[in-house]
Amino acid sequence: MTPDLRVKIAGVEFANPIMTASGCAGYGEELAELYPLSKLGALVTKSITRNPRQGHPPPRTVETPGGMLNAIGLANVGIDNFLKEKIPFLEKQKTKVIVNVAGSTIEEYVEVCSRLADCERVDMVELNISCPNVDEGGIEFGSNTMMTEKSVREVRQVFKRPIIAKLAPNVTSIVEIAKAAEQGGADALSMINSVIGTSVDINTWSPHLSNVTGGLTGPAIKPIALAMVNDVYDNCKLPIIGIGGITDYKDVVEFMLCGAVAVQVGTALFVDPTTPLKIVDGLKIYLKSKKLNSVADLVGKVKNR
Ligand code: RRO
Repeated sequence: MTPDLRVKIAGVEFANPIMTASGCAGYGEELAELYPLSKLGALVTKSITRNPRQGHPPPRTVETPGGMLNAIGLANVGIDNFLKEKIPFLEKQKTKVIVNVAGSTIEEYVEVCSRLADCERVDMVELNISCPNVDEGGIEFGSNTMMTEKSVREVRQVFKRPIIAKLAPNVTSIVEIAKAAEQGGADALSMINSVIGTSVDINTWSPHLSNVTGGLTGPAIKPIALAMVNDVYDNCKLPIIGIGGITDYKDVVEFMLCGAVAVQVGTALFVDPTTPLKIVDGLKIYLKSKKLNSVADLVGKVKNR
């Protein structure tokens, strides 16, 4: 018997627990040239803001041991162009669509989400209250419990389908932020966004990134993400979507054992865009070898609780 890979989050059923991470597959068009997006549990878009943004000047990515740093600076097409130019393509894709939303004020999150509320193709929104690379908004909201609760609560008024709050690791207590998102009415959490870091060119003595600091992603951050997922699972009731350095099915199993019901694959897509397909195949073999009928049987089963 083939194991059941379907998972449910806030009443929405996903074909499998593997999603793309925001910012790592744009709006899905390039990935769809390689394989049908129906192979994914969900496509998560690049963050959308009210107005189009150019982002930071290059260089805005650099490799580091076990990962990469990025300081893209929220480059995106803006909500008008997203609805006009990207949604028609997404309408044709047989996968769940999660739109990541960012803003520099709560009003901006509310405005963008109210526009998305009218668009049935958008299955869920993921509130990016954790971008490390912009001066206003982003992590400014996601590192403060009151702002986290308020931003989720206000979006809740205008967006009736499920809301995911995407959490930052660059905080004193991620559990407190998770609880604040729950209090505000979030349906799920995704974690973690990138870890603030930098690197320097020893010949020029300049930072590699034009923005000086960036967000560290990739396998280097996996142990940090796992510990945080484990902690939040123990202290908060919301379903968790695990993110951080996932490159193969073994990483997914670890995240699910620690409490994630689904995961997002980010940096690994830049190395091999077919990573999600390989993970799905690997998961099926693993589950069979463990005589498990459903991937959901893994969730939270790590032997520390
Ligand atoms: O665009 C970015 O620089 C960026 C964002 Br919005 C984010 O949430 N996380 C990240 O590592 N980079």
